Amino acid sequence: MSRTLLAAAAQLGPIARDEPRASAVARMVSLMLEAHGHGASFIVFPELALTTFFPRWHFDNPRDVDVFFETEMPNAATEPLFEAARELKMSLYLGYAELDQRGGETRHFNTSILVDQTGAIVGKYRKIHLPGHHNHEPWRPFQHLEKRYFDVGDTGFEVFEALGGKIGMCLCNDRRWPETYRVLGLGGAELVALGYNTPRHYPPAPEHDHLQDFHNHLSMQAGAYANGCWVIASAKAGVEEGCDLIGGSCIIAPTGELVATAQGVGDELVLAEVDLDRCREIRENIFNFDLHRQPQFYGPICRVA
Ligand code: ING
Repeated sequence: MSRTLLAAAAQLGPIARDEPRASAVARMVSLMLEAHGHGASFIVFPELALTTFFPRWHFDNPRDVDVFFETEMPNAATEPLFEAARELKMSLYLGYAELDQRGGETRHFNTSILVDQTGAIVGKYRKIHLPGHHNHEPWRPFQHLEKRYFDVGDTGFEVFEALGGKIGMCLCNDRRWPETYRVLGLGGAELVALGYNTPRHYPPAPEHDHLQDFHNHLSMQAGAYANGCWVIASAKAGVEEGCDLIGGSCIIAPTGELVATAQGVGDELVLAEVDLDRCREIRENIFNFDLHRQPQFYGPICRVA
């Protein structure tokens, strides 16, 4: 039986700092309804899709950002997404800021979840590659304080049984690191879902600003090809609180080909038919890990620098 599904990358335009979660959720439910009209059964939303990208600001007391975090999931504000998943029989990937208080300690994660067509959370990932810096750097036109506000994720790169296949997740900066895809690939991932918030201007190297769109797709196309997996990537895009975020949401085949890309920088669906069996074209041939990998030489990759 063919394991083909119609998938959607649901790009979001800017979310204002004072935009209520209910507003962002309503926009996402609207995209789910539109995707359902096309026959989609899986939709991928961006990283931190419930609020504005708050790491762009410095808060003296790091705990002043807790207002941007969710203490439980689902919750009243996000329940409409879970209801839509059930009613439309549509699985979803959602990025959000997670405040975890179990075990007596409080931890903060940049998190994504995989929700199935019954509205159950069947997978969770906590961002491992946190970019940016810890302290206020006034020389920057805007901050990138993910290292200040988030703990390094503790889930590892897991693969989940869903959508009739093996699904992996990552978040934003993770997509630039080949290790992300290889660990997921070794876990058998046939599809990697990810969301991102990527400013066009990169203060430490402004000479690369014009390369942001190229680097965005380069990283993901390489990861898809070298591991024979589909990549579905969804941006928070547009000028959000004065910060220009790239779009480029896309669906990438295991061959590394861009099969669909966003055209604008607002709320936009990117749709494509995803045949999970196509992973075999790569995984049984050019990147047949069992036949061709030589891990006895790869030790330095895991060496702590
Ligand atoms: N954002 C950016 C990303 O990795 C960044 C950080 C921007 C890195 C521009 C390099 C260049 O896409 C997040 N949220 O990781």
